[in-house]
Amino acid sequence: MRIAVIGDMHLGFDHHGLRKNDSFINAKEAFDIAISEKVDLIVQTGDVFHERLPKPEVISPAIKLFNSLKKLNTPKLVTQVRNKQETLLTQEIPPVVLIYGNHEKRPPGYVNPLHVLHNAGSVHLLEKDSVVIEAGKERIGIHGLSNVSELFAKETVKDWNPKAFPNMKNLFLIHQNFQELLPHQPPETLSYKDLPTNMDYHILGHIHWAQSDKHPSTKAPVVLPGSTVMTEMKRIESKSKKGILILDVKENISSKFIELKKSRILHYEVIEIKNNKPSEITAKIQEDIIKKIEYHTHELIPLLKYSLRGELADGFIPSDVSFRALTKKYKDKAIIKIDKSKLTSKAVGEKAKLISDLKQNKISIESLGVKILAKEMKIKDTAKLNDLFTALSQGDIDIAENLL
Ligand SMILES: [Mn+2]
Repeated sequence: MRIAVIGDMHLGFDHHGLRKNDSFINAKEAFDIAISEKVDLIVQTGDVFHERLPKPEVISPAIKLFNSLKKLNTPKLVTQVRNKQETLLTQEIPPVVLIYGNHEKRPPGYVNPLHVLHNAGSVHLLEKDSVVIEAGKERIGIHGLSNVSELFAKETVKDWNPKAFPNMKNLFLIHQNFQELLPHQPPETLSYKDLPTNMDYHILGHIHWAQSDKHPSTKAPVVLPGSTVMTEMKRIESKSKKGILILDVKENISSKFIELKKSRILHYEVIEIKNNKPSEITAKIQEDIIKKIEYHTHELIPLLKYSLRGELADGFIPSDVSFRALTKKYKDKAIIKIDKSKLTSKAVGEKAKLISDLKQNKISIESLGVKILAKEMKIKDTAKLNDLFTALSQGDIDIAENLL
């Protein structure tokens, strides 16, 4: 069986900005590759959409995109295990099996955009389900866990403990943070050793760069296809290419990574600051912009990200460093982003330190928020607190009220 593994697509990313079409261009290329590779099935890692309430202007082209996959053969769902209940079926399903990510998640009982696509017959959504899919004469087991709060991820995986189906390969699909991938995570964050030990292959969403590793005890592959679109513009993303994985599932599972050619190019430059004045910094950056534009050949204008690191000259603070003029001057030639989070001045207050700790992931904003909320609201029920925090942080005031 041949399977295309496609990472977070973030359809609708930058909907009001310059990169409005990027998520769709790249998703289309990913699907076209899957079709030309004649895969039997596509496995997608969640975060199909960038927002939990995407606009019709985003949902409509998304449905069109998924419908283009009708060129693939129709697989069959033959077994489904939910809440330890096994159901045998012969149900034709769309050729895309996926989970929902943190960007789509809404509180329990509410409908998220992937529920909509599932009910429209465009995708087959797994929430905490094990399924056997049949394509031609071959079968595969897929165990998918849609995103849960990072605070409960470890215990959710442990309690679920899905059983591998006999006489076939079993894939595990998850969309969470992992200690191995992000530095300075709180202790409740999952590690690779928390992944089940009875699976043949692990597919991870959520992290946006492609990478692969092995389960520490079983040595089964742990693979991240990476997102199809650049959202955060991290340094690591500038070094790895965007693409999709094609798995060939036989006695063994082999994989190849196929690059997306239409994906916009990101250049990430670190600018070391040593007692420099803002005008010196702008001049240095402008010089680099000119060089990058001169050598650019891709059809989409490049993304240039500059990370400023170090201490400013005496008497200047980070907000004195402005790039508005530069960004405007080169707006038709490059999309320029400047990160000043590692830029310091001689005097740094306590608040600035908290912001810097948050930016460097030394503390998670989620656990900080839940802690503050617990104190303010005098609530001890952690599950309720967490749903309340999610609802409040997403601006769902009516949902928050119903939880109280
Ligand atoms: Mn994502």
